[in-house]
Amino acid sequence: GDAVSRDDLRIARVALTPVLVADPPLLNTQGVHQPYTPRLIVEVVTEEGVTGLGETYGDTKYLDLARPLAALLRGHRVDDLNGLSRLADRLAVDAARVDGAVDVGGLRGVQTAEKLRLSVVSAFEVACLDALGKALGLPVHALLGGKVRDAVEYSAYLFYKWADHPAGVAAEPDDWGAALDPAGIVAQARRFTERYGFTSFKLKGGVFPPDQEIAAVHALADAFPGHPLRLDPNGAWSVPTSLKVARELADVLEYLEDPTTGTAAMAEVAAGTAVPLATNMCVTTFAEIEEAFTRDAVQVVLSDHHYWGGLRRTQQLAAVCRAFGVGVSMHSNTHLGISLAAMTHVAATVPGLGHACDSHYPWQSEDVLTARLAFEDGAVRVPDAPGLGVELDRDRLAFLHRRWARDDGTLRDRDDAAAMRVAEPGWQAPRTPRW
Ligand code: GKR
Ligand code: MG
Repeated sequence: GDAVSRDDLRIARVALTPVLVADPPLLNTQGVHQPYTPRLIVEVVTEEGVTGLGETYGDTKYLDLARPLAALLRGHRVDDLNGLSRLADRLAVDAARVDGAVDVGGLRGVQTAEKLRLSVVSAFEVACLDALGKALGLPVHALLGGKVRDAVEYSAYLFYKWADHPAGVAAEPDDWGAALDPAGIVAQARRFTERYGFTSFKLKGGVFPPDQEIAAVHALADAFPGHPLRLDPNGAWSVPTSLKVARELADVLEYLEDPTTGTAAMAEVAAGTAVPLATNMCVTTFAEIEEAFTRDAVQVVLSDHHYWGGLRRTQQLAAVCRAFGVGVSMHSNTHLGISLAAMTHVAATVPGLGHACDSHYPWQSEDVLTARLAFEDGAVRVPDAPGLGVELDRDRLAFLHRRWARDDGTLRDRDDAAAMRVAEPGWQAPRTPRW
């Protein structure tokens, strides 16, 4: 075929479409998921007319950065990813959004300008890679150096959940039912295995007193003997509580995820147990790696290409982890199929991915794609079609965007504590480890 001219790779247009996607009432230590969660869909269109897709968080603070970045991109080439990062570095971040001015949710720490920029630029990086792949006829994994596996394994992401969102709240129904005790969690896990074939399980904890969550993990171990199990309370426990949980679950856990908050406390827990500790909270930037690794605070880092700044930076993180003998896998947040495709492409290129990745995708009944990605035997086949290998459904995108446009602002910024207050007035997310 004809060689692609580098001028054809220039960006002619960028479209940003915020959407609200249905989310079931999943419980975590910060509250409960809202009935609809904001996401941002990014499209970059080249001079040649090729469209690349990306996806990231859709809250206002991300939109506020995505808009000026989109404006800077006209004429930029989709193959110039380092140049994309340099453009993003120039984005001014509203001081009211960062450096402790905004609390992103108690145990979650503070938001920095760098983290905000990276979470935005990641969607543009993915969109550029998708466009470049389509222009060249190559899958994104090939642009990242090539896949080292044909399928990427995911874990069943179990949540305590109510049957429905609180009465009077507009929401989409779901068919998962309630899960509020060990039997409910085991039943949910069975559904996950029947529907998707998952073989490893992660339970989101930090919701009930630790003894109840320990009982739920034991119930899972009895129901699925020998299967990898994880428990993640998002930092809700003190060091002594974390050590107690680790002791009681030592025989059945693959790893304990973010039992407590902060590198120093994680290091103390790690020193007192042989159970590996994983994190997506205490190592979230390159700057946090040195202290965490030299203190042996974490044994597995769960990357998230959204806030790590994209697929190439995820590969860089994996290389640093490898150098230190620290495991690597992937964590997720409420997301759609564009993000699942991006996660799958990058995960396919990471050598030594020793743990199944997390995905919220089964919880999302809605998507912006013409065809949903499928889990088979708990894994997603790595797409070999050009780009990400997914196609936008414009009607669905418009429908979910209209929902966002009609919202009075209450759902445009995810707030799990506010959603919880609808059911329990006065409820506050914990600011220090709760148990
Ligand atoms: O969606 O409730 C949730 C999760 O708790 C999510 O917010 C976390 O970022 O899945 C995540 C985790 O592993 O910590
Ligand atoms: Mg986690």
